[in-house]
Amino acid sequence: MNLDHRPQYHFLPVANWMNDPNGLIQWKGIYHLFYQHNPVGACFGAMHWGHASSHDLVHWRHLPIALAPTPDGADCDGAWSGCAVDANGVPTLIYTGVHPQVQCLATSDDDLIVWQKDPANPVIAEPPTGLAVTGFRDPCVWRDDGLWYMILGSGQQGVGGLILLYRSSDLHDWEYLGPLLEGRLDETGHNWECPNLLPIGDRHLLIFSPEPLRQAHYYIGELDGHRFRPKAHGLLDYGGLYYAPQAFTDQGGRRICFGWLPEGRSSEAMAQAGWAGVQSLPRLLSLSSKGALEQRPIPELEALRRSHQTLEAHALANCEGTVVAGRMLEIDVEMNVGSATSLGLQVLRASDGSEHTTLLFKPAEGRLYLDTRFASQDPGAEGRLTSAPLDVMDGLLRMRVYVDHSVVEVFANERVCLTGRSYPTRADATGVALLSDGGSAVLSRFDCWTLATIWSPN
Ligand code: DQQ
Repeated sequence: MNLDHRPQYHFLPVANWMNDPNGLIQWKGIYHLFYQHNPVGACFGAMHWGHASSHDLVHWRHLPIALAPTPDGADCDGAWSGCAVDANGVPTLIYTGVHPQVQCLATSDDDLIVWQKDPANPVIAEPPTGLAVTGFRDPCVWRDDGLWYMILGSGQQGVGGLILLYRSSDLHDWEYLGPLLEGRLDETGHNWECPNLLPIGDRHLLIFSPEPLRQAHYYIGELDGHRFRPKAHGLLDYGGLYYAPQAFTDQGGRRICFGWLPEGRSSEAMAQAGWAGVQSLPRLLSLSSKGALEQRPIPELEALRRSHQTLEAHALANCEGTVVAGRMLEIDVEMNVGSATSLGLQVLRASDGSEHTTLLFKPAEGRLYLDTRFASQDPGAEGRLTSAPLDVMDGLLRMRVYVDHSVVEVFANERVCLTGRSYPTRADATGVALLSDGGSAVLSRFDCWTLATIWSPN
C-alpha cells in the first residue's frame, strides 16, 4: 500500500498542518488566502498564518508565512483565526492572539507579503465585564457608514454560544455594543467559533462553527440595529468534515466561501503523510428567489477540465459499474428519480466492490447520504455515514461530484453540500458506478471530466 492520498486541485500547503481559512481578500485584483498553519508538523501546534495568492481562486502561489507568534507578544502562543480588511488603502489583518485570547492588528505595505504587528496590540485585551465566556476569538470586521464593526466568536458558560458585537472609528479603540446573537447550549453547543456576517441578496448571512458540534452552521436573517434576527437555518456542509469556513465578497461582488476539510484518519497517518488539512473548493454563495441559500462551485474551476466523457440518457439498472474511472474527476450527473427507492453513485470503487464511497438519495426520506464507511480497508481511516435534507425539484437529482484523491466534495441541486474524506488502499479503487434500486429511475445526463492539478501551468 503506497498510494498518495494528497489532493491535487484542492489547496493545501507544501507540507505540515493547515486548518481554518483566514483573511480572505481580493486586493488589487489578486486573491489572497491566509490559513492557520503549523509549519513544523502535521499536527495542531503554535499557529502561524500561512499565505498564498491567486489570479483565479483555482491556481495558487505559495508565499512566505505572513504571521508567526512573537515571543513575549500578545500572540506568543499562536496567531489564531481572523480576517483582512482594506483600512483606507492599508492592508490590515485582525486576528486573535493567545494566551489569553485577545484581539490584534497587523498591517502591510501594498504587497501583503511582509506584515508588521501593531505596537498597540492587543487592541481588545479582555472580554466584556460581567460575562463568563467560553471563548473570545476569531474577529470578523467590516465597514459601514464610516465606522468599523467587529464580531467575535464566544459563548456564555452554562448558557450557550454567543456572538459579541463591537464598533470602532479607527480599528484601535473598540466599544462593546452587546450580543449580536445568543444560542442555546442544547441546540448549538457551548462556544461559537469563526463567526462571519455578510449581506446576501436582501438579507444577511451569518456563519458560525459551534463547539463541540464540529459543523459549519448558517442562518439567513436580518440585521435589526445591533441584533441579528435568524429566519432560516442550515449547515454549509453535511458531510461532517468541513469546519470554520470563511466567506468574503470579491471585487466583482460575488460571495465566495472556503472551509477547512480536516483529515478523517489517525494522527499517526497524518504524521506519516507529512501533511494534514485541505481547503474546500471555492464555493459561490447566493440566495434563491425563495430566500434559500444556494452553493455552487465557482465557474473558474472549469479551467481544470481535461478529457470529457458522457453517457447516453437511459433507464438505470441496479448497479452499473464501472462507467468511468479516476481519482481526479468532476462528475456532473442528473437523474430522474421516477419510482426508485434509492439512487446515486459510487466513486473510488475497487473493481470487486471491496472499497467504495457511496452517494445515495432516498426519495421517501428526502435525504442524500454520503457513506465513507467502506471507503478504505485501512483500520486507521475513519468511515462515516452522514446525510443532508434535499428537496428534489421536478423529480430531478442533480449532483456535481468532485473526487480529488482523498477528498469527495458534492454539490447537490445547487442547495446542499456534503464533503467526505476517503483513503482507499487498493490501486484499482478508482471506479465510478451508477446505482438505483426499487423502481424506475432514468439517467438524464452524465458528464465527467478528468481534472488537472492546480500546481502546474494550465
Ligand atoms: N481554529 C483557530 C481558532 C478557531 C479554531 C485556531 C476553529 O481561532 O476558533 O487554530 O477551527
